[in-house]
Amino acid sequence: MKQVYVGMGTDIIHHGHINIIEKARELGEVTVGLLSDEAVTKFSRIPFLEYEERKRILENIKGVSKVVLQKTLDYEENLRKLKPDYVVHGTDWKVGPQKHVRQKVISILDEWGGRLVEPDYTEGISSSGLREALREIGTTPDIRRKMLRRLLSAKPIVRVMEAHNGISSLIVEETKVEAEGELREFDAIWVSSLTDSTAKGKPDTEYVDRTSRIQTISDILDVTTKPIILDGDTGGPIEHFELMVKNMERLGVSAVIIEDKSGLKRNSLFGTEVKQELEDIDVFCEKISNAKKAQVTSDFMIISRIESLIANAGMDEALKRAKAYIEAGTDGIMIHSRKKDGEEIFEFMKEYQKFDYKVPAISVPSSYNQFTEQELIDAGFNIVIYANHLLRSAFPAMKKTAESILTHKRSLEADQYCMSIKEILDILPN
Ligand code: SPV
Ligand code: MG
Repeated sequence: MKQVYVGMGTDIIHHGHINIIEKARELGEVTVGLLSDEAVTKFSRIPFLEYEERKRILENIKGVSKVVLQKTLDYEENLRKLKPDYVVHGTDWKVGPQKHVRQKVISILDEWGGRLVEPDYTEGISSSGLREALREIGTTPDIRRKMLRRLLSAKPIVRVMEAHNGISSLIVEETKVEAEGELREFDAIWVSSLTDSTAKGKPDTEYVDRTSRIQTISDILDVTTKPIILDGDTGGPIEHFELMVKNMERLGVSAVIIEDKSGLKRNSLFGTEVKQELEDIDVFCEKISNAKKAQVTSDFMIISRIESLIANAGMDEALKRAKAYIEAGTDGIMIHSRKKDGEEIFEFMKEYQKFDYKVPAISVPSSYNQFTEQELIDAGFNIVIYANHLLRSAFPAMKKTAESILTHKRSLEADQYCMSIKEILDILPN
């Protein structure tokens, strides 16, 4: 019997996939090469379903004999191993980011006289369209919560953008850019204390209380599907933090970051212009370990934010704290700095690479923003958070609009600073 190979990144199966499998089945015995999460994220959003779930679905489809892992977008490894007579793929990959992959498949198959068969792309249905529909329906807390750990294992760096209300979270959810043959978007949402407070015209001193912050999270949950990382400030007293963790898990939030400060929390970007009091290491470790015990699911992440560099307490103190927090069971380390040159951040990361046991490292490059994501990856970071940029960019336009209307005593001149009414209506869910 002829051997047929079908590479697929399927998430939710639709009749377009079945058309491909039916065609493949007519040609011989079908092996599906199922793309790993890592491979899918090279050209699309991470699938809603996990790899093992996607595999099980495909294994139970008529005509599929075997499902094997395809680790990369590139087919080479599997093709050389299996030497199929045919590869079957829809015509859609003739253009776009996968066209080079297609070329390579053709030339490898040539080596043993294999052939690429390309049934017509099924019009009227697409995985991205289905995902869109799924967003309208929403997602479950379980699926959303898990998503951050999955992204961490699938992507070189998880890209996170700040949102402070429903509309800004829709921008994080939906903005896409095609650049250098890649489809780029944000992977997750940062619910910042600075921007949540600023949007309410309040200081970033933990004054905006938990009930209010939960309302912001709830507005964001309502209209998005991407995972959420919460800025938990200091986490409050240990007993409160334990409750907060359970609460966030229940909502489907993926992670909370708490900072090792005490007293009246002041925003880190003030640096030492204001009093920045560091929490005692033992107290902070107890907060972490108690919260880890309180946690109900295994997906949720409790991330420790080290403020030693902000408070000018020195590199040794920062490294000592990183070791202690990891020992206490933290799931990630965020190292913060307000220095423009980034030197202390890279020095910290150099030392951090020598640790025997590491957890994901988080960068918040608000000050040292000349560095690219690739440079952060090279330094060893796993998550990058753009912590305040949507709010900061909206504000100047609002100010200009207000000034323009006062100057001209009409709104015509302010149109240039405004989104059209149509655009606003388009961005909102039906
Ligand atoms: C926030 O976004 O609220 C943060 C990051 O905590 S920073 O403002 O840099 O302290
Ligand atoms: Mg904050």
